Amino acid sequence: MLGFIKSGFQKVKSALAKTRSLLGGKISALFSKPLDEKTFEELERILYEADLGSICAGEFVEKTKQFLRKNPEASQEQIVQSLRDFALQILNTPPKAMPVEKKSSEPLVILVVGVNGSGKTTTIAKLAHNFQAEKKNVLLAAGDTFRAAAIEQLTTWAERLGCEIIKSQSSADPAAVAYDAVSAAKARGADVVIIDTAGRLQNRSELMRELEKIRKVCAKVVPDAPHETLLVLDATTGQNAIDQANIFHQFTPLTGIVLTKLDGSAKGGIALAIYKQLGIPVRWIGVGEKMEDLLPFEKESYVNALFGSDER
Ligand SMILES: Nc1nc2c(ncn2[C@@H]2O[C@H](COP(=O)(O)OP(=O)(O)OP(=O)(O)O)[C@@H](O)[C@H]2O)c(=O)[nH]1
Ligand SMILES: [Mg+2]
Repeated sequence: MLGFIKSGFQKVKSALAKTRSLLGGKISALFSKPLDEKTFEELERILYEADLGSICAGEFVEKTKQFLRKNPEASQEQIVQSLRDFALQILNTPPKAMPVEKKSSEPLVILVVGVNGSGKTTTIAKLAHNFQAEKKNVLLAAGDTFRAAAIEQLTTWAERLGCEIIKSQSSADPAAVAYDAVSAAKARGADVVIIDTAGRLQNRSELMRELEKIRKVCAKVVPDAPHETLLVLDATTGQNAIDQANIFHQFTPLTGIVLTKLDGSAKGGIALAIYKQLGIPVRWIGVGEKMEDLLPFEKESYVNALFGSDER
């Protein structure tokens, strides 16, 4: 168990290696020089570049100033530690979005949404793999009926995973596929049904409203469904991710975020920025293209990986 946690942390650490070298290293270097008015401007810039966003970056700067007023003799390591503490303080505030609890006899229904190419379909395969590891019976719904290739992609994953898939012809109504899938899951006693959806830009309101229809048909079969609505965000998107989260949340109440492509991105700070601004927790992080490359978001590991620490 400990080994698993440790290897999970190693993965997060290497996934956030770029952000980490940017943040921990640069902040230490910054405070190794004598402080002047430029120091805090520079700190704000470093934080902004790691995608903490202007609101979050500004608050971190204020907190650091306060910390240094109280602890003028603080070492670089203590300053970085104060930033870590503040990051954890943000992540430890109660979330504003939570999954709906499901009744024990019913399947857990998860709706997966996001803009084009963010990693929805791959994340669904990874989630299914995780549930299977818990001996859960998973059913996939090919709700991206926009392109035939999208249905094929999910079918290939279903075959690889050995789980059932409910699909229809391309251009069919995605709500109808969702309805069939949730009904099938209920009838067959499946534990989890995960619904794929077509990528959609958050500013296309007619497409955003389609999500509402999908939600409604799920609830016709299982009253509280979907229990989870996960927004898949590409970590390399930058600050537009906040806009995406905000607008998707207005159209379809989100219960959590999956932050993908953290491998190779220097932008790990977006999880903090989103939580600070919207209170929607990151539940999972994607660190590669394989089905094993999904890790539960763990606050301490994340903060340590982000600001650089060898401890858990
Ligand atoms: N490196 C990396 N690549 C990822 C990750 N997640 C997804 N990808 C890749 O991103 C690309 C798009 O992933 P999809 O899962 O097809 O994205 P999607 O959101 O379903 O895309 P559309 O259905 O076209 O909207 C694929 O090449 C995936 O392998 C990740 O965590 N890390
Ligand atoms: Mg897809």
